[in-house]
Amino acid sequence: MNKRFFTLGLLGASLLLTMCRKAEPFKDEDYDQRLSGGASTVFDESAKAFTHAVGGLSARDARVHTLGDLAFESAFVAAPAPVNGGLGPVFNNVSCISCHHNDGKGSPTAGLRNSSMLFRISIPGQNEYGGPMPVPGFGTQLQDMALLGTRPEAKVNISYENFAVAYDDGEKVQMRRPVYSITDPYTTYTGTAFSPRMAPPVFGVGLLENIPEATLLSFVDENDRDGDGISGKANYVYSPVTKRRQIGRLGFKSNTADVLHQTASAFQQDMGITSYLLPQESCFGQPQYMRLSNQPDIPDSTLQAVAFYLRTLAVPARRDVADPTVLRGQQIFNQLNCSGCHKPVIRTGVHQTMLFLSNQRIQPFTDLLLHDMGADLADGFTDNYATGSEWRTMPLWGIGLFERTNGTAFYLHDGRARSIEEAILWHGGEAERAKEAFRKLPKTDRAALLRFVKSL
Ligand code: HEC
Ligand code: HEC
Ligand SMILES: [Ca+2]
Ligand SMILES: [Ca+2]
Ligand SMILES: [Ca+2]
Repeated sequence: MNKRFFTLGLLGASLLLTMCRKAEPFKDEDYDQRLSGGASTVFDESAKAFTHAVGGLSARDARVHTLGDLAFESAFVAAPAPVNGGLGPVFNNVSCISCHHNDGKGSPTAGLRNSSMLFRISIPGQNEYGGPMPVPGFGTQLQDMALLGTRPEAKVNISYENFAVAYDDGEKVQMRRPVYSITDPYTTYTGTAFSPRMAPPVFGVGLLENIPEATLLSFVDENDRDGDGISGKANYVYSPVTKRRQIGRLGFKSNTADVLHQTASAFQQDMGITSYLLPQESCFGQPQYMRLSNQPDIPDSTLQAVAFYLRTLAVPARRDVADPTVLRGQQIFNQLNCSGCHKPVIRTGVHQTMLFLSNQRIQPFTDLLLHDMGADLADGFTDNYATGSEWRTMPLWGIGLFERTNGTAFYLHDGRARSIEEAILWHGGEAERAKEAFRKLPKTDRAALLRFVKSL
């Protein structure tokens, strides 16, 4: 019998059954496994896969999305300028898109036009909101670029030490460990913690923002009562939007609670562009820049449009979901308990105005919680409740498309991994068990797991 008709027949039969019995929710296998972003998932596997608006926006909403898109892609310049002024005086890059390539990831370079790294810094202690303690004269982020006539806060050099890790069957994987050095500080540098970060993708953040807090809290298992070696805890961070501490969702340590704050702080810290939400220049109070005014560099509407643009960026569909190797890989992913952190399926909450965010079944492959990932990935940078070895579970949706959207793909918070294999082999701490189980897999099962991850 034709396979498709057979499945349809089965579906029909089970529908009939459910109609006769009392209403039950569909089994998860009955959902279309390609729809990672719910109903507004887009089907595009090209380099532009992450750049699409969700379907069905009203004419007005589509216009705001386009305005936000333009601001996201614009290279800002020094004030005074007729458009897109206000860059700097210190910054990490001149536009959002120059770090988030094609709305996706960046690459691990510093000090160049297309470099997509920023560097969080601190000294011991906590600020008044429980966040990281600024380094005197430098703040909590090191800006390695500056306008003509001002000095970058410092320069950062990246080099790598190579080593190899062996699978149980003897096959080896080449790995590289990054080494950073800070040179040419504009004044004495006393920072103690240094956290290099490479730009992550920006699609789907509206959906992540709309996951109910209770759902995230249901994943928390701080004392590991179920004994699977995985704890997971929530971060709570101050939001200038709501003026209170909220559960963190964005950033590599879940260090930001909402998309609007993330947008404002990207403008302010990464580009030196102030807004009504964060009206102080990033270098405020530093000896070099005392003279600057604190007038917002961009209008409120621009900030709002960019946040709206991010919230309305669609998630790309999975590929090869019925391929037997992919299905085998999915089984292994669950057996190894990768799914203990990378949650395959989550339901978003109700959203009053943005229906494409409301009550969606999504496949983000993250729990948005903090996990101790071991000494090898630790940066020693504490951020609210996140310790120096804790990281937010990286979402895996779209991961199989990075090679196309970025040309060369890099993985983990600082882009040290050049392949998905390397990224897994860096896992430690709460993920040590899963990593070791992966290292011991027969070659064909390893390949199947990687095929599955690439289908996301
Ligand atoms: C210098 C490179 C750089 C620039 C410029 C930059 N970003 Fe980012 N972006 C990053 C990095 C690195 C992170 C992770 C930050 C962290 O962990 O705190 C990030 C995180 C984000 C996130 C959160 C994604 C997630 O899933 O956690 C969003 C959204 C975002 N940026 C939007 C923007 C917008 C909008 C702009 C322009 C106003 C911008 N970025 C400019 C590097 C950059
Ligand atoms: C204890 C929680 C946990 C478990 C278990 C876990 N991961 Fe992760 N995973 C993370 C965290 C946290 C990161 C981000 C680490 C970083 O950036 O330094 C990550 C990152 C990744 C990345 C890199 C993503 C990217 O875009 O850079 C891949 C791939 C990945 N995990 C796959 C797996 C696989 C496959 C397994 C099972 C063998 C697994 N993970 C098990 C927490 C976990
Ligand atoms: Ca400015
Ligand atoms: Ca700074
Ligand atoms: Ca547990």
